[in-house]
Amino acid sequence: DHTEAQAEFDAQIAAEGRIEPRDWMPEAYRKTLIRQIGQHAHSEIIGMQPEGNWITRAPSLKRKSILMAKVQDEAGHGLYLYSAAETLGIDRSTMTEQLIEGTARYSSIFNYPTPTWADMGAIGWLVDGAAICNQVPLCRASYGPYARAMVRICKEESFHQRQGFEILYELSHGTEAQKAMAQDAVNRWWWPSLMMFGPPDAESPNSAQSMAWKIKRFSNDELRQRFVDMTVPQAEHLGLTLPDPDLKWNEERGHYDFGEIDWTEFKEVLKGRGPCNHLRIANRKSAHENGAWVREAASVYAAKQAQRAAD
Ligand code: FAQ
Repeated sequence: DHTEAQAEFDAQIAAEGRIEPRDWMPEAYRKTLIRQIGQHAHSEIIGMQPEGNWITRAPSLKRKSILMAKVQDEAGHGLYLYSAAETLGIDRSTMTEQLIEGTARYSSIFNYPTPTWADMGAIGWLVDGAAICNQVPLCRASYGPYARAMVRICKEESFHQRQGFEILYELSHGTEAQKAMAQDAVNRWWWPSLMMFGPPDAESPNSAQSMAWKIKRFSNDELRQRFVDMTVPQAEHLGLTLPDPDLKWNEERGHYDFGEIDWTEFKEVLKGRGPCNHLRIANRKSAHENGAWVREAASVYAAKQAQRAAD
């Protein structure tokens, strides 16, 4: 009976238990998870493009193999996440359709261009750094398949973040031109990285319910602050600056204060009017169309195997 099932669900959440695919769950909980996990999966897949742009032009064989491995990890993350979403009753092909039709969201961050090699450093250091801050608490999300996928993803993201830091460290201790290239990349990625955490708490329509359901454990602003506090000392260690004149330690709060984020830019990117939105979707669409023969071959092969097993 419905109310009994709801009471059981509420008790699981209250006791820090895990909700599993076969458990009863409120429809709105299911819908929110499909939205968030789907968006997260799409972000990983679209997120392969800005870095994929540099695989053929990496400055050495070593850098190239590291970058290829990182981009492959992102494909893997996308696949675990699509699988986690599928346990909620949606299939991957539907989610892919929504992405290439432009009706599904993916992270705003992947709509910015990567004109220089230093962007590979800035993405690893800042974008993966922000991803870790946001995702470590998701390892404790109430939905089992999502939380478990996050454990492995976070381990890989930590490694990605270190490799980005190391690219920037090398550049900032190189020639004047290399240091300037590193600084320019950091200047361009800093503010978009802060936008990854989502709108301010007062304008975040999903936060209160997602926190009550223990999908989210901290608010958008809390995680953004955590990221700023973690990153400022790392920038000092790199010998690079962050492009915010208002950034300073606040003794009373025990946190860094920082300047106003340009929310107009964020909203524009979400509406599809960021610098690379069209390119990202067009590339994803053509990759999907060019892969049609692989999907077809795989399903014919699977059907043949099943037939043989039945014979
Ligand atoms: N971009 O009410 P809220 C990665 C949307 S890391 C685009 O606050 P919520 C790793 C939001 O969906 C990046 N849309 O929403 C990597 C909602 O849409 P609605 C991916 C955004 O869900 C690194 C509306 O605005 N990480 O890929 C953004 O409670 C390097 C209202 O917002 C995740 O997805 C945004 N930045 O909180 C890969 C983490 N922010 O309702 C390659 C999991 C908000 O209109 C290279 N997701 N929106 O459909 C989350 O933690 C949450 O979904 C938030 C948003 C925190 C992103």
